[in-house]
Amino acid sequence: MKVKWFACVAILVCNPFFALVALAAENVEVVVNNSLYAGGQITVGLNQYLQNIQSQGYNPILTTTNFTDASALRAHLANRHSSQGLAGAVFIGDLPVTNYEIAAHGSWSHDEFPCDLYFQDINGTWGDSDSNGRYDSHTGNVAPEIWVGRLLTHKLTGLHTGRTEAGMLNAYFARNNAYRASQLSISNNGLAYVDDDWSGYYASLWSNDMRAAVGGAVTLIQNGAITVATDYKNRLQTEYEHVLLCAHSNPSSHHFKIGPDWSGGIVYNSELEAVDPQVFFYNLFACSNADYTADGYMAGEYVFGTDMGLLSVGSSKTGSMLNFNDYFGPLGAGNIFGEAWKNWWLARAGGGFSDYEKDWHYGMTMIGDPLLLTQEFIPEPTTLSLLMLGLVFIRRRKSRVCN
Ligand SMILES: [Ca+2]
Ligand SMILES: [Ca+2]
Ligand SMILES: [Ca+2]
Repeated sequence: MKVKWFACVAILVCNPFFALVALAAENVEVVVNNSLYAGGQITVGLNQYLQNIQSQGYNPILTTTNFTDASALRAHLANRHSSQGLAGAVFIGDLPVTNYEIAAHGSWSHDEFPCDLYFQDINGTWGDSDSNGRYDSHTGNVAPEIWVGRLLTHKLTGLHTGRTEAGMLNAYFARNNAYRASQLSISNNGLAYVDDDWSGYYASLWSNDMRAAVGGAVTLIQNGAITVATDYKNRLQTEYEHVLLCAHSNPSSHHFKIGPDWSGGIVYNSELEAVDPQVFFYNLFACSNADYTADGYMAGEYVFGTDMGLLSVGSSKTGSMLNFNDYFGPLGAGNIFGEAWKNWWLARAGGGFSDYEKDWHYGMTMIGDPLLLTQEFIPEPTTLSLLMLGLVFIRRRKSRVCN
């Protein structure tokens, strides 16, 4: 399946017209919190979302089981994967969380954090040596078999007076539907906003990696008194398909430096709605910003608390993504975000995860719909009917140089 997809894209890269490839529909598990589903308040939006997944050429499987814990949910995914095949899962609402812990070592403090890799690696061995309810070892086949993304809004309602978990999800479903129908579009440029500690070499490297996914231009802003809170907020009001933010952070705020001083100001989660970012996708090199167990978690606020947000990736712990090319590259080749995400994980998992990789990456989390494509690859409406028949018919909206 994946080979065919890449083959299709490879044809397209060198062919300005189109390709036609027959594909079998892959399963996507859409897991919805039992109470949230039973309440009926997201029924319309959820059904539209399931319809859109099907139109995209996947087979959505709705699951509303009241899972007792994370291991039950993981076992369910593992069973689906082994019995019927499974590309990935979308977790909607308040669903089980698994925590992983890493003891203090070197410059790293003791860390306990939600670990969604647990649900992506469904045949590895997760151990809890001291039986304290937090996994502390991961062995065997540690590579992920599937991708997972979360649509989680119940931790965000405190930032939005009068809004509910269901209401915020419904707004997201409506925005998601409009985006998929090309009724919501913005400039396809990118912004790499890199604060002082990663300016220079890393800023150049990472912004270049980002160019693979961005059809337009990537603007790199870095260093000193240029990268400060007020400037970041102002720039979010310019249309960018992708933003890569590199800034010291916690679950609820970003803290900007000027040289060695913490004098660049703070951007709080509570400000984002008023800032009104004109941005679809975020890569948050911003420690703990995706800790979805924290009230007002900012990676979620970008996606569900603004009028344009569609997806963010970030970490639930100290650390972030590195090797951004393994993520942005597949996006730029027309893969869905979930497949780009899984590709990045597989590249890290090669040879097993080193302590360095665990420190940096074990908190990596996808917030939003993993089935989305970048604007460049949204199929034409006529294509959707072919996708429903198991045929992929992709036309790139614009050609790129093939060399
Ligand atoms: Ca433990
Ligand atoms: Ca595995
Ligand atoms: Ca700065």
